[in-house]
Amino acid sequence: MLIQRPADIPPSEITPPELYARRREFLKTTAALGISALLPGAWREVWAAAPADDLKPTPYKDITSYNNFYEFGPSKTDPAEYAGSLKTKPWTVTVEGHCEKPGQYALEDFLAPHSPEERIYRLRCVEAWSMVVPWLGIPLSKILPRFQPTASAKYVEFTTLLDPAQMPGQRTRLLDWPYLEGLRMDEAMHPLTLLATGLYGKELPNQNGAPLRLVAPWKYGFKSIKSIVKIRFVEQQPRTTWASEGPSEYGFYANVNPEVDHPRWSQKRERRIGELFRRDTLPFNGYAEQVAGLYTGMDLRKNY
Ligand SMILES: Nc1nc2c(c(=O)[nH]1)N[C@H]1C(S)=C(S)[C@@H](COP(=O)(O)O)O[C@H]1N2
Ligand SMILES: [Mo]
Repeated sequence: MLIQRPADIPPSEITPPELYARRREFLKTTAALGISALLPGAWREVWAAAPADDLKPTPYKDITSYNNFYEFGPSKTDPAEYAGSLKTKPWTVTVEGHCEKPGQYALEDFLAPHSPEERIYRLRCVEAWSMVVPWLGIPLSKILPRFQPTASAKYVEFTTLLDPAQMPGQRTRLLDWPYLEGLRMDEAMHPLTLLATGLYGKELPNQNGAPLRLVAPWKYGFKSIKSIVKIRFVEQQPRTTWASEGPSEYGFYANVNPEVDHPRWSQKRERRIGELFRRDTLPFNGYAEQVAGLYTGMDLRKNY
């Protein structure tokens, strides 16, 4: 049986091995429904008529085996293979900068008295793939006030652990270590912003950023810094890893914006891991209603 491919889907979009099984499933379903899966127009329609599964969680196996965590190597499979060497207990979070209560906090104290809640969020990587992750986490807005940031705290800077003994990627010059990220104070205090400690109801696997990882779902995945050891309240917009590596490719804001292409590829569409067809990327990754107001008056083509 010859399977025709819609012309606008390059082979690279449909070849990942994890998709083969689902593709077969899809063809079986369409056959059972008596629809010719071989007509691109027809299978498009079938797909469009599929129930809204926009927040159907990506399988656990995919979320924990297809990762970006350069501290353990540049390929998507490196983190699952090598992050086992990271020791996450005990873990200390240092709080510094413009606040009344700086200090070093054992992770449990840092998070107390809050307990993690489940939040199912879309995650959109700048590389144009996406997932849906059922996080366990605590809104950052519940945690930060305890340190009493002062009026000079305009931004929050986050730092990943620096320990080449535990993180083999840090023995190379892949990035300028440690990995750094930042949010403007109002972004950090937005109710959608989480500090994740788990996923699928379990402890966060190392490859996903154990024991503490940022999640700001309206931004590209690289903003969600993993294995955080330091939070610093600063007055100036902090330097961030990807914006320093490639200022023309990655900005500080990194809001998901289908209208602003990455210089080397389009951001209009994305491939949801586990799905056959690409889908349209939504402004702010689908969270525009909640967050667009943070950016009124800003030119989001310039401030990408
Ligand atoms: N410390 C650190 N954090 C990181 C990265 C990294 O390389 N190092 N990669 C980022 C990128 S590019 C993405 S897309 C997400 C991927 O998260 P996931 O592996 O849990 O899907 O983590 C982000 N956080
Ligand atoms: Mo990413």
